[in-house]
Amino acid sequence: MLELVERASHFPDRIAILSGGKSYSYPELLTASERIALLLLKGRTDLQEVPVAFMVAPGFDYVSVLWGIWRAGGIAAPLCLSHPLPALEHVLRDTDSKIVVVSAEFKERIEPLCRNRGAEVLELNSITGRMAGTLPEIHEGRKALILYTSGTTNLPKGVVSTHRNLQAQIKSLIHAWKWSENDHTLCVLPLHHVHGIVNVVSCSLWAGACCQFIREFDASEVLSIFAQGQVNVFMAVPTIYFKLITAWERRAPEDQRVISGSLSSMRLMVSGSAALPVSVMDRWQAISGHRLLERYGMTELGMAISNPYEGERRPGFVGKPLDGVDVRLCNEQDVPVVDQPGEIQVRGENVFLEYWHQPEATRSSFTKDGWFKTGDVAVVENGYYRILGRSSTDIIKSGGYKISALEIEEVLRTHEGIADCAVVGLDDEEWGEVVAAALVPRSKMIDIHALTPWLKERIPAYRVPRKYLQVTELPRNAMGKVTKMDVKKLFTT
Ligand code: MCA
Ligand code: AMP
Repeated sequence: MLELVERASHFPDRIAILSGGKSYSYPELLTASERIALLLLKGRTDLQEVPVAFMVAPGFDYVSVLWGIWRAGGIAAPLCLSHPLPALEHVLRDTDSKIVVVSAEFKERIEPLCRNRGAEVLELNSITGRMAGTLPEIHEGRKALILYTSGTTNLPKGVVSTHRNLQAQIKSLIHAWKWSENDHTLCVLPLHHVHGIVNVVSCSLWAGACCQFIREFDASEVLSIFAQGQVNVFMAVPTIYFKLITAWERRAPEDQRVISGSLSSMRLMVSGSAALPVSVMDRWQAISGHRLLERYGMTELGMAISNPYEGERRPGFVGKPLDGVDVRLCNEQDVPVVDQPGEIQVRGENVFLEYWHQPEATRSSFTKDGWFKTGDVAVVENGYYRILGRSSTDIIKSGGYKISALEIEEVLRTHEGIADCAVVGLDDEEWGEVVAAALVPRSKMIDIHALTPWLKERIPAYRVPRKYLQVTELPRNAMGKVTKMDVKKLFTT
């Protein structure tokens, strides 16, 4: 049996999940996921690694479906709840999911897409009663999860991780951050990314701890939950800490005192997915008494580098490689470098298996001797890694989301009024970077107010540019290639 699922039976009396005002024990999670697995199997012995897409809000149902897919032998492909139809369609088409599990609230939205593709829609409400049957034995080398990540090619690629990869990712964090069954965490992150799925949900359930969910992040609600004093472990992206600081500052002094009191008795607060501004780290420490533990990870790796649980958490640095994860810095020839900046390359059981149906992209993302090339540049100073940036200016990080500038440009170029465009990320304390687009209009000025809703129908809201400039031509080098650094300067001069 899968180790994560097997471990759940060691905690018969503990609460696994708090969601929607109800608590669910580990035995309830095992029963619900078994029922879903049997329904997915429909008498078959094993789903044999077919992808199963699912669209379910964070909570008990989400975890039951995720585990149900795994226990039936399928590959779980979680859909983003807020994506517009074209982004959902990309995942359904690319995975070619023939079964899509949905909660009732999403059925109407997703059903037409599934019908077009001949995929069966399984609504959670229809899964009731006990079902008979046995579940397959799942070997840990089998494919478990497909998560979509933006890259330097225009459409997001499916990152396939095996159960062994996920177990390695979970175990290294359980050890490094000292998870135990006495922990109680609050999940505020979207559940189509590693940060929420592995670091928060899977680690807490592996440990026998309690994972509390809210439907989506709301700063004021989160502060009120903190004030109740049960949550003792919290993980989020820097933008979320920024928003929590703003919300705390708006509270009355007495409220602030209560919240800060609760925060100071928590065990661990972690930040990651994007660079943590030192200003946010310092302000949060003043409010909560916690020096945030910053770590570095990637969809293809889980976590690779972390500041220590005990010991110095150095501002502006991501720490040292986690146990079991090999990390090196290399030059452009993939030769290791010392005492100078280089690309972070990673090897270990945590590293993903492949990009789904993209053997060439998979091959070119590894060196000849099997190291994964992250595209992030770092330097080691006094033993700690400091991230300097990415080798490509076409990857933007905003609110912790990875965004491909090329993908947005492709969509903008389909607009009838736009002759050409260049998308860049501009530094921003709240969002890390904000997406900005320089547009070359075809004939007359483009109506930006109308452009935003037009884009929101085509790309997820967090990828929509927040700043625009209309220009007669884009800055280019002698080869005719748009120079993104000069595009950035257009916005600041
Ligand atoms: C939303 N807004 C934005 C952005 N996103 N403005 C600028 N830039 C953005 N990126 C605007 C909206 O248009 C809206 O404005 C207002 O902010 C509120 O929108 P909403 O969607 O409600 O925002 P939010 O709920 O406050 O979202 C912020 C968030 C979210 C919670 C930080 O971005 C988030 O969940 N980020 C986490 C993503 C994540 O998990 N990443 C991990 C992947 P208006 O009202 O004017 O329309 S990385 C990973 O997994 C690796 C392994 C790792 O290292 O962790
Ligand atoms: P994703 O592919 O969405 O999983 O995002 C992974 C990327 O997020 C990495 O390649 C880094 O560029 C970035 N990242 C993650 N954690 C950090 C961090 N602590 N500091 C800077 N960048 C980070």
